[in-house]
Amino acid sequence: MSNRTYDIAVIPGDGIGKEVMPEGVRALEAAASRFGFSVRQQWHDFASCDYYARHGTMMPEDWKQRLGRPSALFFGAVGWPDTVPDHVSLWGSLLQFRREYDQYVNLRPVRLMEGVPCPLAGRKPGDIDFWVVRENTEGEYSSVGGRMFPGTAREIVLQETVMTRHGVDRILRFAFDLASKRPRKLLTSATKSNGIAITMPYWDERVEAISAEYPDVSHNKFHIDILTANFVLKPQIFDVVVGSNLFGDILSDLGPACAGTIGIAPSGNINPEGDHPSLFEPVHGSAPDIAGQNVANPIGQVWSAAMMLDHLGEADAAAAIMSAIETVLKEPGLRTRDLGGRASTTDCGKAIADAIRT
Ligand code: GGG
Repeated sequence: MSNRTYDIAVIPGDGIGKEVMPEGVRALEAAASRFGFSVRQQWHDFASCDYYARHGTMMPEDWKQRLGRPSALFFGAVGWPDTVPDHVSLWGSLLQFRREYDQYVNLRPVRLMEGVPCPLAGRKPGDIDFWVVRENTEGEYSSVGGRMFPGTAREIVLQETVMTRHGVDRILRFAFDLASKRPRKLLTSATKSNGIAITMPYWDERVEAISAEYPDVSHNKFHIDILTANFVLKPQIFDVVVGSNLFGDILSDLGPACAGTIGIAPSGNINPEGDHPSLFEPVHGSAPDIAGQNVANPIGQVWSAAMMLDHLGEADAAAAIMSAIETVLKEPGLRTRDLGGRASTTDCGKAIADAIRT
C-alpha cells in the first residue's frame, strides 16, 4: 500500500477517446480507493480537433505551462479528418508530447487474453505474448523535407528518415534490457536493410554493436515484409520486437489484431529517465466510424491506466486492473462489439471497476 498522490493530466482528445477516457478514469479511481493512493485529475480539452475548431490550433502555445509537471499524461485518441487533416492533428498534439517530453520509447504489449476470440486458427492464450518496442522520436516520423515546385508538373516531394546514434542506441538498449528480464531473452529487430539501404543497414549495425552488451540475450532480425507475415503465421516465436518509428507503429497495430482486437491494446510513451512525464494511451485511434455510439471497447484505455500505475510504482494496483480486465473478458455478456459482444463502453468499464474493487 502507498499513500502517494499522483497528478494526472487527463486528455480525452477526439472521437471514441472521449468515450473510453471516463472508463479509464473510473478504473484508476477504483484502484486508488482500493490501494490507498490518490489521483488528482486535471482535465484538458486541447490536443483535440474540437479545440482546433475553436482556436485554429491543436494546442495552446503555453501548453507545457498549463500542464505543469504532472506525474503522467493519460491520453485518449486524436484525429477527426472531416475537420482537420490527420497529419495536422497528429503533429499538433501527440507528436508534440512525444518529442517535447522526449518519450523515446513506445512500449506496446501484444497478448492473447483468455476469452478473446483469436482470428488465427488454433491459437490459445500463452501462444501470443510479446512486446513491441517502437522508437518514438525520430526515424521516418521526421519533419525534415519539403515540396519544390508545388502544384506544377515539376513537383518534387522529399521527406528524410532521421536516425541518430543517440536515438537508435537508446531504444535498442531499452529493448535489450526488457528482453533480458523475460524468461526467453530473445530480441527480434525489424529491418528492411535490403531495400532501405542507408538507414536500415545502420540500424542493423547498431543492433550488432549493442548486442555485445547483452551476452545473455539472443537476437535475430527479419525484414519487415516477412516479419508481418510471421506475426500472422508464427506469433509464438516472438518475445520482444524492436522497430523504428514507422515499423513499430505498424507492428503494434498488427500484433493486437492478430491477438483478437486492437480495442484492448494499450501503450506507454515513456521517458525512462524520468526527466519528463510519460504518456499512456490506447493503441487505437479516434475511430470516427463508431464514435458517439457508446460501443467502443474501453479496455485499451483501462489497460493503459494499468501501465501508467505500474510506471508510477503502483505495481499491485496495476496487477489488480489487469486481473479485472481478465475477469471481464471471460464473460461474454460484458464484451463489446469488436469482440462479438453487445455490451456498451460504459457497461464494460463499470464491470471492470467493480472487479477492481473486489
Ligand atoms: N490513441 C492513439 C491515437 O490516437 N493514435 C492516432 C495515430 O494516428 N497515431 C499514430 C502514431 O501513434 O504514430
